[in-house]
Amino acid sequence: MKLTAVQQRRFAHDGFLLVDDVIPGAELDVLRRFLPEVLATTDERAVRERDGASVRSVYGVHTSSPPFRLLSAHAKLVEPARQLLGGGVYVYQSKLNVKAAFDGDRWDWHQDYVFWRCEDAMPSPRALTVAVFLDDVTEFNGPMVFIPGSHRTGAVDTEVIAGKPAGYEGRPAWISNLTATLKYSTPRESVARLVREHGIAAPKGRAGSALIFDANVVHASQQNISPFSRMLVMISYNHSDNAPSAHEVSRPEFLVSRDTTPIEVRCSDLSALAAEVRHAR
Ligand code: 6CS
Ligand code: FE
Repeated sequence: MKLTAVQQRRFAHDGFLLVDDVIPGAELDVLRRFLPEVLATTDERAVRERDGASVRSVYGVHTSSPPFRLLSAHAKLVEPARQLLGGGVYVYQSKLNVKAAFDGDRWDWHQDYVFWRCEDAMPSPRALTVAVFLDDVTEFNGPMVFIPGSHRTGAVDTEVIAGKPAGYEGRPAWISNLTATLKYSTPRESVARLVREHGIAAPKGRAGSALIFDANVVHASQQNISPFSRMLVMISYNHSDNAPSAHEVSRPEFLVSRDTTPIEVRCSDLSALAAEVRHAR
């Protein structure tokens, strides 16, 4: 899937782009078949909500789960990432964000690149994330919210909260990069000023849509008070010339890939591989 010139211009202007119907139902079904296994993850790749019960995110799905590994090398994700980042890309990070029905908690306002610069020494914001909707995203189940154009202001002020959020005392320091209360967040006065200048948007769409967003666009999401989950699988791609120096990366591999080889497209239709994916388990 190549993005049109209009789509590329819209991404450059807004810092995000919603593309409808990227992954068809038959391919979504292959991914969904593996969700129970991913959600049953018990190692430190799984992050729970503050309630200690519902799953918030599972990281590293592009290496741990066959269909998500193929999805991360899917032409419909890799080709737009190459177009928008201008060359070879590799998977920097992947995660399943669950935003569970009734219990899915918020994500504070933030810029992803702040985490990747401060925690991993990523040289520049030449990175983006492709979020594939595994559920319909509506106004009810905690859609992602963006400030259009905020990526063009570079690094916005950042508020730093030291220490670990309540309920995560036993987890490693990097847990505060992944919880409802984030280590690095955009202060309210900056959010209010940016929204006055640029507005605010909550892209919604059917399952199978792809929401692509820039490493520097300011974004957040609210708690999910609806009976509908809002599951997204998020693949973050980094330009292969923008990899952090190996000696500066300390977070675990499931948060920061060490394999910076430009990714090859290995899949154009997950459903055609359903049988292979089943046996690949
Ligand atoms: O720290 C990280 O890598 C993750 N944290 C946030 C809030 N967004 C980017 C990334 O998924
Ligand atoms: Fe983020």
